[in-house]
Amino acid sequence: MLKTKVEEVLVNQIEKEAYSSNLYLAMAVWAETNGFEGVSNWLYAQAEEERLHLFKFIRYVNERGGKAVIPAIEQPPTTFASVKDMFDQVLEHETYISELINNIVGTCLQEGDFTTHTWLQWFVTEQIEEEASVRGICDKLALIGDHNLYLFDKDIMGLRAQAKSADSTGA
Ligand code: OFO
Repeated sequence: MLKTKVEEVLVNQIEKEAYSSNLYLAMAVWAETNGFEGVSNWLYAQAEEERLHLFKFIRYVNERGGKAVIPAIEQPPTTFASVKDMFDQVLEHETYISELINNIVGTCLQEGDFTTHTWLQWFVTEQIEEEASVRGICDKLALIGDHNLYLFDKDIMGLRAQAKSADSTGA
C-alpha cells in the first residue's frame, strides 16, 4: 500500500509524463510541417515512449492501492526558432524530468518505501540514457549549425537506433 506522500509525488509525475508526450508531439508537428521528416519521426517515437512512461506511473499507482488522477495538461509551444533551439529545449526538459525522478527517489527513501524505490530504478536508468542521447544530438547540431540539415534529418533515426542498441548491449 502506498503512503500518502509517495502516492502524491507519483500522481504529480503522471502530469509531467503526459506533458512530455504532448511537448514532443508539438515538436514533431513543427518539424513535420517545416520539412524535417527524420526529426519529426524521432519526436513521434519519443512522444510514444513518454506515453508508455505515463501508463507505467498510472498502472503502478493503481496496482499499489492508490488512485491515479488523469490531469489537465498545459498546451505546449507550437513554434521553435530552429531545430537546434528545439533540441536544446528537449535536453533542458529531460534534465528537468531527471531532477523530478531523483526527487521522487528521495521521497521514497524518506518514507521507507523500498518497493517503489526499486520500481523507480528503471526510470533513473531511462533518464540517463535519454539525456545522453539528446546531448549527443545537441552536440552534433552545434557542429553543423542551422544550415545544411538535410543529411542530419536523414540520419537522425539512425542515431536513435544506435543509442538504443548501445543501451541494450550496455555500451
Ligand atoms: Fe519520461 O522519460 Fe523522458 O522525459
